Amino acid sequence: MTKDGKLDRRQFLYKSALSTGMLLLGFDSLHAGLAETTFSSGKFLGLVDFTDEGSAPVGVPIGDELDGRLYTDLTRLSARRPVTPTTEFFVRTRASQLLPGPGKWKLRLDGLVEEPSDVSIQTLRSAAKSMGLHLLECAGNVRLTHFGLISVASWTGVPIASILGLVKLRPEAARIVISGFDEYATATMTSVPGASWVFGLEELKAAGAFFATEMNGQPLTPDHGAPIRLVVPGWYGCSCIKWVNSVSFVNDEVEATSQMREYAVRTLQNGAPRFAKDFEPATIDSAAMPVRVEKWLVDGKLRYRIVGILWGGTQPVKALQIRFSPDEDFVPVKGFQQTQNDLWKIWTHPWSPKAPGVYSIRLEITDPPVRTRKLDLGLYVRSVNILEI
Ligand SMILES: Nc1nc2c(c(=O)[nH]1)N[C@H]1C(S)=C(S)[C@@H](COP(=O)(O)O)O[C@H]1N2
Ligand SMILES: [Mo]
Repeated sequence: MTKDGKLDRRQFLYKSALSTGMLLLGFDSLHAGLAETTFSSGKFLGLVDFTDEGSAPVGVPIGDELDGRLYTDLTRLSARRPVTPTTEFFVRTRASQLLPGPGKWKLRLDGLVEEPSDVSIQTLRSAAKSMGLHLLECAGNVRLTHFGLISVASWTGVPIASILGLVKLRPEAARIVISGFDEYATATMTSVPGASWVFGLEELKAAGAFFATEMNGQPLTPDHGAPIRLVVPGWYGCSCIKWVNSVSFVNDEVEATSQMREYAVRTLQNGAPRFAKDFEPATIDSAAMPVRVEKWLVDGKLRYRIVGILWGGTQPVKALQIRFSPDEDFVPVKGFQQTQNDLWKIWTHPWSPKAPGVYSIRLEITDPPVRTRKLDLGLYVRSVNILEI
């Protein structure tokens, strides 16, 4: 117990685990790492589902090839478990049935270079080193699929700068087109096949981009881009090309690819520019949303607790506010503070709704005055139906 009579973190975890039997069920991680300030005692009764989010299953692969997806189950997040296990990491586009094996794989470097060159997977694997934890989010991460297109992994790979050093560029080389293997056995219902993205050489280096060979300490799985994929930290997943087989140097006048145009709206471009140079870096603005709503019995009263994440941007957020509509005004998220720009910062907020009903939960970042375009558009609002108070 601490001076002011609150249970300390360990006691809290122990107590809440005991009172709910969660340790036995292996669900202890559900509450681990969360601020103990919310409810120092009480009985966890369960989660309240978000409403109007469609019927897509989470945590399991569905469909094949271009229409294949895996939506991450965000209710399982906790500060003690910041990395998404590979089997739970979201998938947008599953591996092609026609994907060649790694043995024959070559990364082709060509275009505006003095001499084209092929790099083998063995060469890349032996140059690979730890690249740290990075978050990926699909620019098409929406409410209808439980916002399950966002995950964090620990990556191993080769910095883009080392690859650039393997060829001598011609003076006109200003941009780089990175493309992946995108031939599929089945016709697609939802996407344009053929993923490639054009980057400015400098913006790619500045972002710390790398070719990943491993995630979470294991070779990439086919669904995540084996044998190599691009990771551009801080950019939307649509630029993180999987199954990379070609790196081509081009001049400044190259047109945007079909993948860039498909994602122009979702990466908040100014229209759908014809030329690659008119695309803004597809970076993720600061954003926040709830990931689960917990129901508790505390001192004989029903209480709710919102658990959420804050991610994106490049600066720590000083002030995060939450609003429960239609009744309530924005209030500060209780005890929120961020000192560094974490991958995804987990926050909690106690809530006692005044009446049963449907509430939409919305977050707002008020300080620092950073760009929060998707948040401001209301794209991360989630709703719950509270049946009893
Ligand atoms: N070759 C190729 N790379 C691709 C895609 C694709 O369809 N083909 N999809 C992109 C999109 S839209 C996203 S969000 C990320 C998702 O990576 P993940 O499936 O490993 O999570 O891969 C990107 N890389
Ligand atoms: Mo995406």
